[in-house]
Amino acid sequence: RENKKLEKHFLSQIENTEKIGFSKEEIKASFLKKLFYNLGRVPQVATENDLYKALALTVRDRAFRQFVRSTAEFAQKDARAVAYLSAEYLPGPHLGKNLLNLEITDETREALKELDLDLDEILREEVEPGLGNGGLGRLASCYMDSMATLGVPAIGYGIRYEFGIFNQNIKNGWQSEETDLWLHYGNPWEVVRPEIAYEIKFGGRTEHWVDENDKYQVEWIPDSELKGTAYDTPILGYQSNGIIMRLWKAEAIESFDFSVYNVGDYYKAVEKKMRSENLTKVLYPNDENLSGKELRLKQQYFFVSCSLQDIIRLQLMQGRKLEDLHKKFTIQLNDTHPSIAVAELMRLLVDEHQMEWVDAWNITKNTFAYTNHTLLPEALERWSVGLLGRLLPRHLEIIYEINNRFLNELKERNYNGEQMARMSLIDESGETSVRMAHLATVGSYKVNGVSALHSGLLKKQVLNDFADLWPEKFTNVTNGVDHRRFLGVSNPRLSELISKKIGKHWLTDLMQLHQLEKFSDDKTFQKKWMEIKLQNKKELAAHMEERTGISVDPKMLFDVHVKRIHEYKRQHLKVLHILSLYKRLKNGDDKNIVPTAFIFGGKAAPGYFMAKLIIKLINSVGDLVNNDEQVKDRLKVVFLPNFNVKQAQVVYPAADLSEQISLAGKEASGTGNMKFALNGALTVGTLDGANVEIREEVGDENFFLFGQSTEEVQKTRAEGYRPYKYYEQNEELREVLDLLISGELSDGDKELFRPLYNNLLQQDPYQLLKDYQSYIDKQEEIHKVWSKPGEWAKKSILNVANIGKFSSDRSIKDYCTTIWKIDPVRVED
Ligand code: 8GP
Repeated sequence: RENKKLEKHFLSQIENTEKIGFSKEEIKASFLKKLFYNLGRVPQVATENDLYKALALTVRDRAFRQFVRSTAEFAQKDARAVAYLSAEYLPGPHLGKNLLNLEITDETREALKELDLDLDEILREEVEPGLGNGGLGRLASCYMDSMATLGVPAIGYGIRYEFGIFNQNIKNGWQSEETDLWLHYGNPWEVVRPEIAYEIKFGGRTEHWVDENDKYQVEWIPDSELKGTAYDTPILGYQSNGIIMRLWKAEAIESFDFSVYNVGDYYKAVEKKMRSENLTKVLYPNDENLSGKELRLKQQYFFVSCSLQDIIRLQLMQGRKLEDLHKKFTIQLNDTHPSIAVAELMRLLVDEHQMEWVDAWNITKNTFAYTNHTLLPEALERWSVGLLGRLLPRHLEIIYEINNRFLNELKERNYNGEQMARMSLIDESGETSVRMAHLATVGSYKVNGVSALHSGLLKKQVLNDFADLWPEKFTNVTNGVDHRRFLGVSNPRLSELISKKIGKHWLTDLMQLHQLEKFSDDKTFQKKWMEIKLQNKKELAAHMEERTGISVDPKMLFDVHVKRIHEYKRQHLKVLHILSLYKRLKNGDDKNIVPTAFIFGGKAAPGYFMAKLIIKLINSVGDLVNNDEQVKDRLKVVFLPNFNVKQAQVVYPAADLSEQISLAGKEASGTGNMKFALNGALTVGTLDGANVEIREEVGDENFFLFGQSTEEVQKTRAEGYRPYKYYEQNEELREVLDLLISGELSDGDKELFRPLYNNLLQQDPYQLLKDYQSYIDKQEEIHKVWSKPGEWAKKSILNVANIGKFSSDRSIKDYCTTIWKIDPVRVED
């Protein structure tokens, strides 16, 4: 590396200061020191990754300082803490976010500039931890940020997958998956804690006996054991606290099996180590669909047991009684993935800590709270009794015991056999299995859904029997997003404009955005607002061109559909719309069609054929449209590969229109919808998930609503939905659908998209055909509004001005008051 300034400053600066400071000079000195002492690099040979790491370590020092201070404060106040159990996290890149939280972005930029280095280039070096699939994992990370900011004593527990969500490539229009190597270049944010490690057992059998004191005893004699080691990553709050995300890595208890080693079989000795480490190798890439795989259950139990043992250690270490566990900790179950925790805590209390069942149960059911994230039947976890009994024999016994006691309670309340069979933790209808949502519900003091609509449906449908039995247990906490990341970090231009107008207070109180309302008619403000959007669109266009080779005019309407690919999210409804426009343009009918770029992004589960076919379809439509001389200046279709947090941060700020078009009653909440609106995109959406509440907040005149409501969807289904009828009656729809099997999209292959075509015409489980016309009509209206820039700008400003409710700070405050009963302890400088 040729860099005179960097060289010149090097030695003098690293000698300069020892103290952790936040000024430009101190940051510069620390950075140079890290480069030299931690990485052993001189400027001449430093790689981009070295520079990134040196800066990351510089920032991490400051992050740990906040964490240590917060921990001391929490301990002193003896505050009640949250343990957030989540099998998934999607933190996104840490560096930019931590700079914002420490309020040192400008100082750092300046410090680097003096060394002829560019902060933005260094930021681009970071590989994000893809430790989740989508909404649920990202929500966990938004909540970590808000808990840190608000000063909620918390630890986020999870799994340190060596390979996170796969990297998506597009080859010949199809998705192909590549291993995610996020740890390949090292992870400067984490610290391993080898002394915080717990033994985890699997398999074997149990022995029961009565001891000399007449106490019933059970011992679990496993057939394999391994250990989980803690890896800590500090998560900073804005201007204040820091908390820890503690992820567990599986390892062999000893690296070598010495008995085998001593007889000379070196390879066999190492094999055990490798087998143990397999447990946390890879994240299951299924979103909203359970895989039922043995390794997945092992992962779940593994991280749950490590976390509970850790919580018990913390409780006892602070001189508190185990009997008071529920007073000092509340454990939030992020979906059912950690729900085996109910049985594991019982096992730890009863078998290992010799507590009476009744006392242990009292603690358990006052410790856990459960968040449900989905109503889709195929996503509701259940484990076959055979598998569970084989891997966790003691837990199966405990689950049966919990169930017996629960069913007895129902009997006493005169429940009939049918009701009891419905509510039982054990499903005997097909292959006997454990219903994890029931286990979580019975074992928790609160159960919540993630939007008003979803929580209502949870009470009315999936868990209705339980809601009748324990109405006070059920509540709603509408999701929220980390606006500091999704506006503060990712949209610096808009953030600056907003701060200039109303000050910076919105960073800690998003409701402050209301103050923008009074500028919504101000022409100068509107102009600045839309200029920023255009700049952001230019950036996205450049990014897309680099990634896909497709060039897009930034002046087009950017109509964006990014999220996991799933039939219920109806990416293919969007495709039908595009094809209808294409047809019209080809027929010379271009009234009310404004030049539009349709931008898609999202991963399909590798085993989900229909979702993968939808990706192929999008790319095929792109090939057709983008290369057609007659329409290519009017319509563009781009599929941006490998949608993740890093890319999301480029996409949301550049969107004009946010597609939230799932079939009503299917999307629990959605959080992308919030991130789009926060960046001034207008939503076209159904009355699904949090769309309902977004529309309430921003006003129906600033939201493009279409399609059936949940009740109407159910009615359609009940009346015997016949999609073919819509095909017959609607000529344009018929032409568009027939295009799928015309060969025009697939080099003459008429069979390629037939599975989609047949599915839509025969079953259409997500009622695309029924909602089609309403969607098309709404899009016409959208294009009309887009033609009036002033009107569009006003709606965009009003969306941002009224989005305050959807900050994850609000969600976490809701959790604190309605569920956790925790008063935040904010530490400020
Ligand atoms: C998602 C829901 O689909 C989404 O509506 C909601 O906004 C989000 O959770 C956060 O609450 N659910 C999942 O991501 C999900 O179930 N993922 C499974 C892979 C675990």
